[in-house]
Amino acid sequence: MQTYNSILVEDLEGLILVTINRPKALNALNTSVFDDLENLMNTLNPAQVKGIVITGSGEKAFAAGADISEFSSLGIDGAQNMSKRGHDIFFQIERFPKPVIAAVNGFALGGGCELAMACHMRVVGPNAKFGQPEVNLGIVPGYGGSQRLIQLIGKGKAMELLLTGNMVSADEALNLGLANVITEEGGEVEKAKELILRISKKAPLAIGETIRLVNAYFDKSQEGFSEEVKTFGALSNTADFKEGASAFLEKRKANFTGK
Ligand code: CO8
Repeated sequence: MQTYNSILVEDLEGLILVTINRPKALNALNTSVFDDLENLMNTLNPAQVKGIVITGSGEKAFAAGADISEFSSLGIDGAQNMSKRGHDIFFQIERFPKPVIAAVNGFALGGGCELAMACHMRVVGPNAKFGQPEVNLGIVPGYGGSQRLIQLIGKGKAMELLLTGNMVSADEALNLGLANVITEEGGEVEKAKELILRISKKAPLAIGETIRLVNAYFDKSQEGFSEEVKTFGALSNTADFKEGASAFLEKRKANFTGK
């Protein structure tokens, strides 16, 4: 594995644990974090990965936003480029064909909330706080927050959070559908790992295609229902489908090979 400057990466038998490692700046997402995340996503071979857990270093924050000190003086072109680059990297995360889970410990604000939302699920500790406070700074979300927040919690509530900049607690996030599950304090990474290990026992092609189909719903260039028909047809011809169906009928555990 390669070296990174601002994230820690552990390969735990195919479960990749990523820790954003700038605790003194509450894990604010600077260029170095984006360089590292991009490197990582370009390097990982999905076939050898069970899933990814992303968390923040320390007890206070998942990530308290984009690094404000970096983008305050970018100019229009610089800011657009930075926003577009963030979009591209977060799309890589969202489209990764194995589960990516944000283990949210503390603040997930602005870009931090956007990173958590680009993940497939969010497992959160009781101290988690989500918010899109960009209006306090005179900007709008730049890493997909104005779109993914609506996808996750609906237009009315998304509008409320985006316009007020208010933070929501772990309990509120769970009620809104922003969080999938709340754990005990400090338990979010273990719970996220447990979920990934459970999913890793399922048929890998089906997992990847499910992620692709769910994302297709939000992609205006695709027709999700016809994608589903095509994908259903294709998967019905795989060794894993034969194995899954046989295992069910023979009352045994399936042994999937990803073929
Ligand atoms: N950027 C840079 N540094 C930060 C950030 C941040 N987003 N958040 C916290 N820090 C730093 C603080 O400056 C402080 O550093 P220092 O000790 O050197 O003074 C350290 O982290 C600790 O922070 P606080 O002392 O403020 O800790 P508190 O517990 O008092 O407060 C808060 C915690 C409430 C989280 C507070 O730090 C805060 O409000 N942070 C900013 C939150 C915010 O506004 N986030 C959104 C940023 S905008 C964004 O993410 C847009 C994304 C799209 C960008 C597109 C690119 C163009």
